[in-house]
Amino acid sequence: MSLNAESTAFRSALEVIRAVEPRVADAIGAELADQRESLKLIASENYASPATLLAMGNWFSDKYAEGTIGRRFYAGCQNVDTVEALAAEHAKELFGAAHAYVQPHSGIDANLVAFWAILADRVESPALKKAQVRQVNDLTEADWFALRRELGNQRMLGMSLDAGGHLTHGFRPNISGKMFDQRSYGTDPATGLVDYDKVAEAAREFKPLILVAGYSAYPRKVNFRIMREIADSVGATFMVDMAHFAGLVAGKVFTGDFDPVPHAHIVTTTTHKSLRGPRGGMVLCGPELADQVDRGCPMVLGGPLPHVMAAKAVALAEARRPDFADYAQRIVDNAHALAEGLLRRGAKLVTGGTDNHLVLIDVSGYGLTGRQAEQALLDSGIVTNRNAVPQDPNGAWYTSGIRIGTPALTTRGLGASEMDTTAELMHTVLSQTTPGANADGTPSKAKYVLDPALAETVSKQASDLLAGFPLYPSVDLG
Ligand code: DSN
Repeated sequence: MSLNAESTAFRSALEVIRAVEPRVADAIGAELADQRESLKLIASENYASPATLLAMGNWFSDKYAEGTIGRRFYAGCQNVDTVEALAAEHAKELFGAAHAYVQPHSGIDANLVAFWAILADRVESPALKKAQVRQVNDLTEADWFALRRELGNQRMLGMSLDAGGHLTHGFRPNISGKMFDQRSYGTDPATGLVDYDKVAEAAREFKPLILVAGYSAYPRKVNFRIMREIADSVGATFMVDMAHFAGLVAGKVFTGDFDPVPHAHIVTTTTHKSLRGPRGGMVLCGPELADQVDRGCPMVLGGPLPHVMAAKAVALAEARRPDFADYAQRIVDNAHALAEGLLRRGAKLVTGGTDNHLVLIDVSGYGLTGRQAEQALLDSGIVTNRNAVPQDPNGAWYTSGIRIGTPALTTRGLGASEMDTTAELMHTVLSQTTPGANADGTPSKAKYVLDPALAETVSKQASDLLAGFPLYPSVDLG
């Protein structure tokens, strides 16, 4: 494909949009310009390929296809069947899974599909059996009461939020925390690492129906073989949410005990983080859960997004290429280099480093809250997000941490030397930001003081750093 094809495609698309609502076309163009200019360190973001982006802008968006291949609730789904089957096939090949369900619209949706599949598989509930899609009309009022009673108080054991676990693993603000009686395992206070003996102890005491592994802010690998043994020892279904590190599994950086697919009963993921696909989710499982998983729509999902499934098929095909393995390894190498650069300059890192794609800086070492640090870095052209650290005294809103990750900058081509420069820029900002005060003189957890001239200098340095690594070099919007 010539480079011009991509520029032509995006230019033409914007021209067509501009003729209807120019402000939307302008916002799309501005988003590309902003992304090109910012040092993006958000661990959960990436840059999808032009082919993946283009696969989403088409007529598939107009098609309803509730159900799944072979049992649709709408006619005329033959082309949707084609892309759904392609995406599932690529996913199965890439991850070595027996079954792939590629409809979930997000990670939360993928987890909901998995939870319902596990409940349907594990809980002896005549009401639930009736609630399955084909019999839903037969449900009486009494059945619905029975359903709530039979499914209530099922137990889930997952990683605690402040240790790096995810909201959807049973925490109150999410539906999973209302569906399940939840308990958490944390990390060792001295090392910050998962203590498998403690997980086993918690599992023995709590006897969960589901043991969940997976994280969004834990900077280390998890041994899924050991976690499966723990699940088996208490008869739990073992679920792994690999949303953050799916790209590292796909790229064979996480293998053996660290590859969740051979060890878990069911694996969920998003497709847009380190996997570098379109925004969306996916579920992988063995044959025993496949039928229940395929009932995800309409059990918990709205109509599938065929245009996104088309893009998933494209991105998964890209991830099967040999250069994706190289990309995945560079993500981890860059995270190491970034962590080393920060440590060398005196930053305090949760667990003292990283062996995946992310680094969690404990910014209390700089006398700041996460909120202050996040904003000061943003003023300086560095995009990160605040995140709780284990036993965080500042809670989940202000936090004491800054989470950073390398998937996006690695896609742009930055390497170890640029990671060291990035560490220098971050350290400069963080060490020269001081906490601010409220109008009444009391200390603020949000306000901060940073010399605007310093912020401008760092922004310029960040922009100079990025200039050598153009984002979407093949796309010229003119
Ligand atoms: N929002 C994603 C993240 O940033 O980790 C996961 O929910």
